[in-house]
Amino acid sequence: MKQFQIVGIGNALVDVLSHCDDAFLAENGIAKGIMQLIDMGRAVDLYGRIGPAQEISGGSAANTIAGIAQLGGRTAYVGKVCDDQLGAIFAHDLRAQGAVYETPMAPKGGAQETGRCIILVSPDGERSMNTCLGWSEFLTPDDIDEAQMASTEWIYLEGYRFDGPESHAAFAKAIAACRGAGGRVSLTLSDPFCVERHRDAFRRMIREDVDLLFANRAEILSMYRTEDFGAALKAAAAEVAIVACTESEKGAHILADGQHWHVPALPTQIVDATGAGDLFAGAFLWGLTHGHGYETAGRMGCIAASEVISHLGARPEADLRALFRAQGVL
Ligand code: GMP
Repeated sequence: MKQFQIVGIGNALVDVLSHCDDAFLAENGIAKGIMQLIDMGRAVDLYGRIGPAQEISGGSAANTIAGIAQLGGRTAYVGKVCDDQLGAIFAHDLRAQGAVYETPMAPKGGAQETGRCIILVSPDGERSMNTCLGWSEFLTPDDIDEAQMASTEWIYLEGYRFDGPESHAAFAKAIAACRGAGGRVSLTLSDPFCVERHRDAFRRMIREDVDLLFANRAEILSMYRTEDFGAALKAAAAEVAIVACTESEKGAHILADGQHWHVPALPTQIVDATGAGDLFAGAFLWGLTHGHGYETAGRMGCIAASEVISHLGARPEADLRALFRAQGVL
């Protein structure tokens, strides 16, 4: 038995969550529903304009790993923070949830701080993200522990982490160590504009190394440069053993073993869409690594996603296993 079931690698961020109306987004040049990268100057300026905010640990893959840990999975996370107040909050929340988190903190006092993501939640629950990567951008191959990567059944790679000078080398090291020990590789495309920035690198990785691809509708359409969703799903399934593609209120599609399952979303009063895809991925991976079939894992993904969008913040608050039992999938 391997020490870990899933090890995730991504941008370690603390979310700064605030509500605003769509006029505020327009006035401040913020594109609704996507992730934009900003520098520290813009982060300080924007923070001065938003209303009262709440700081909650985030980071896409970290949210996924937090979900897996809450479910009782054996899991670890790799991502870089600074030895500052936000860094301490991030590390505490992940470890307190039961995940192993050992990435060395960067020293305080340099030009960078712990990364943060100013998330503006619109009245309809959609989230618009403004990310200042801070230290998370500077994850290097030295931060990847090959022994840890060899000790996991799956690695989970965050597409957002393709932004950054040494991130591709860090991913390559993690993939080689994981696969060399018989482990499998999952990747999330993260964001349609992230796909635009890194399409060729994503495509190479998908073809050569990825066993399980997570995406949402917009991301997979961008990846395969088509407006035809069915065609994009087929194209992905021709390259990857397992495709898990979410479609907001329409649920999710799982393609594997030549089959295609459609799993419905749960009817949910959406408060804050942040983390829906992250928790879908976490519950799906937890399901697969605990012997459940693809369709059941997909249903678990949708249940976990519906929990996280029912409140502010991208980490689960309710007991996910209890929700699975209540929905008859556990
Ligand atoms: O986006 C990932 C997952 O979150 C989807 O597969 C759904 O399970 C869930 N989800 C996302 N957006 C919505 C929404 O607007 N309504 C509902 N009911 N579920 C959603």
